[in-house]
Amino acid sequence: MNAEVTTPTVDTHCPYCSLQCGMSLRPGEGGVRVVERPAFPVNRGALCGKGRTAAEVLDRRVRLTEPLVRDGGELRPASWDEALDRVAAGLGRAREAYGNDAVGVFGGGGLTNEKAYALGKFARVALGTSQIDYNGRFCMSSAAAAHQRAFGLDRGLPFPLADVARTGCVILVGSNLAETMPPALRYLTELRENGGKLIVVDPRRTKTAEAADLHLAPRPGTDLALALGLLHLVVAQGRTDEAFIAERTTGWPEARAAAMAHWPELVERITGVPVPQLRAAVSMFCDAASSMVLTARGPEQQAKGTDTVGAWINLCLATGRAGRELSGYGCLTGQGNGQGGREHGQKADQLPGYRKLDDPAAREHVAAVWGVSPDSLPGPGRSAYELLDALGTEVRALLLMGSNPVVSAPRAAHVEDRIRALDFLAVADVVLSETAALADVVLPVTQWAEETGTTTNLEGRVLLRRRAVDPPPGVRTDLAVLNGLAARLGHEKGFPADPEEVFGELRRASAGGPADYAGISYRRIAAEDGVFWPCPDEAHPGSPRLFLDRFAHPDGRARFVPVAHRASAEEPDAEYPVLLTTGRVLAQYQSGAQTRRVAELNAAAPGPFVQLHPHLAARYGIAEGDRVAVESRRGRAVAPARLSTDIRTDTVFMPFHWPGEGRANSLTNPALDPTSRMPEFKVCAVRLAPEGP
Ligand SMILES: Nc1nc2c(c(=O)[nH]1)N[C@H]1C(S)=C(S)[C@@H](COP(=O)(O)OP(=O)(O)OC[C@H]3O[C@@H](n4cnc5c(=O)[nH]c(N)nc54)[C@H](O)[C@@H]3O)O[C@H]1N2
Ligand SMILES: Nc1nc2c(c(=O)[nH]1)N[C@H]1C(S)=C(S)[C@@H](COP(=O)(O)OP(=O)(O)OC[C@H]3O[C@@H](n4cnc5c(=O)[nH]c(N)nc54)[C@H](O)[C@@H]3O)O[C@H]1N2
Ligand code: SF4
Ligand SMILES: [Mo]
Repeated sequence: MNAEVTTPTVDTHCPYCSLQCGMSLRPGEGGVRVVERPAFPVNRGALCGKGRTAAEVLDRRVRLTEPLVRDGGELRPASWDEALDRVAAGLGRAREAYGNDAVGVFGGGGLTNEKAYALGKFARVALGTSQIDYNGRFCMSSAAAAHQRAFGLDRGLPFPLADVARTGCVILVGSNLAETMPPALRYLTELRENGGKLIVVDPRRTKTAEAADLHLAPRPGTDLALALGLLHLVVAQGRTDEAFIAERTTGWPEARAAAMAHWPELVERITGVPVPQLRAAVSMFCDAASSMVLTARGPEQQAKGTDTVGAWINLCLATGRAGRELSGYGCLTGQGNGQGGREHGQKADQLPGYRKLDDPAAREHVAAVWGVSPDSLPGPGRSAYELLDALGTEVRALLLMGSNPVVSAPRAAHVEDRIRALDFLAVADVVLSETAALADVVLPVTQWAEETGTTTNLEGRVLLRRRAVDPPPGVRTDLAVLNGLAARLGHEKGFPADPEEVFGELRRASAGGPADYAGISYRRIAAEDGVFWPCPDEAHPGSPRLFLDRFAHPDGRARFVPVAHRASAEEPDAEYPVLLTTGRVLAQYQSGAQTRRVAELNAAAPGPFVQLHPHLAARYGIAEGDRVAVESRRGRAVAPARLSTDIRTDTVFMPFHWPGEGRANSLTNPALDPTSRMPEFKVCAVRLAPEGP
């Protein structure tokens, strides 16, 4: 028999970003090997370097393989029973001394739907705390809030990604997808091959901007003014779609008036984008028969992110580019389960199925599924940064699963201090992250290839990851961790460790909610290349395209929201004269906890840097490769200079993937958006101090 043919390969999905590329795992020497899975439609076989090398993090030499507990200041190996006993005792002590809300839970958008659901239930039922939130708050929460406000429902893309290649014009705002989801670049290339236009809005000329017909490079933090300026021109040129506005929207007169206050010359002054470029963008967008606006973290991670996204949605609504075939607004969600992770209850104000925690009917439905009284469910808790800020004072003990805030949270030195001030910290992780290293108990958990579970990609397509390889004997799944902890907290039942059983319960809990998974089963996902929610019953085909007939508000209409430009929380001044923005590079993922453990990725992106324009560098006498200290009101970071004409002369850029002296988040501003509670990662004021070669 031919061994090649009989070797079982297992179809699954990448552990990293929201594209959730399909891949296959093939057993090989000492583990599994990632191989292409060309039949999966979203990435059609293509993978970036992170996905290709993902199996290296399964190696025992780089990961956690046994529980650790802190004794006399040091972490030492322990049995699972001892570790779980200590966590239950640590959380229990805080609860007895200070009340239920003294115990916090922090989750992650990389967790599967099953884990996110179980974590939310664990917080509300087993701990009885309102204090749960997750890192998705730092990710796409502003777009989620704007989606809800305008359309009555939040699904990142209301259409399959493949539609992007067939529309007439795409405005891509603050996304560097050539580096952050490389296989998706193909859809933009196809768009242009089909005669469509691509406009990229980014203060830097990124690899993505290089692929565009038009690149607008606004000053960081001014996308709101930019969108209003475009809408002003649309109105002035008579290019609104009055029939669409009348039939499918409300609130236009107020939104129109707000836009008319942002005349092009004023917008040029605020953003630095010349009026002729504004006009060119309006022509491309309106001349096309269909068009889309897609946003990512650039405009969203601002203290006015919700209004900023709202302004871009207004542009779509006013021109009739929403709720129509090949037209609409979408957000490019970021984490592996950035979509599903925000739907099933690890968010401070939320119950499964994207229900609201303060809605009596939602409480009743979910409480019935959980077999508890609706009155026993706590109310909404603090948002992610507010929760981290309360550690060691109001919140005394924390269970953290799927995030590394010591590297990734804004004003990270302060957050690190708050974490150190906790009475008790437990971290479940696959590696000893910078945050896990501070824990009292570290729980080693299984990884994507070692466990089964669902994720929901940026299109709202629910996917199945399958177990392909046995985990090392000393690790357990996150679900088994919650099962063991719940039992110790007096909940023998209600927290099964079997993912399919949890998914069955999630289906019932989500039934009838906005994100309805009731009709989705593991079997269907496998047979259909994923199922798009909402999918209320097994006969329902799923919903690849939303809003074509009606928007999700009760009256079926989309809402214009009147928004006006406002300054960033911190503008440059004499003391801190330069703008800092932050983001990502191709070869590292997030806090780097996983990707910094892969040799090939480290060789490609070995460390932090400060990208700055040669003109700005000359003003400070900084040469290529020199160490530069970047200082803000929150702290200081030092990294080598990388000179480049691809960035504005008033702005420096730092990637945030590294801890230590080059940690970008030592500098960032935790000013929060009033609606989404998103911190202002994308703009703050800094000064530069050259430290020489
Ligand atoms: N390689 C890699 N890929 C990833 C990730 C990763 O860490 N590494 N993370 C995943 C996750 S969770 C996410 S959220 C996505 C993020 O994906 P992206 O949003 O594409 O990533 P960022 O680099 O954070 O930001 C995108 C761009 O915004 C620009 N920008 C900065 N300030 C502004 C501004 O004020 N306005 C505008 N319009 N643009 C601005 C930056 O210059 C940057 O090029 O990537 C996912 N994919
Ligand atoms: N300055 C700046 N800061 C930013 C951003 C920015 O653009 N600029 N972007 C923000 C954004 S968009 C995001 S999404 C955050 C992300 O930042 P983080 O929340 O820190 O995200 P990760 O680095 O992915 O951390 C995930 C951690 O969980 C572990 N892990 C992975 N899978 C699992 C699992 O299944 N179970 C458990 N228990 N653990 C797991 C990983 O090993 C890692 O330690 O960073 C935010 N911070
Ligand atoms: S683009 Fe995202 S999902 Fe695809 S291989 Fe790279 S990290 Fe994985
Ligand atoms: Mo993200």
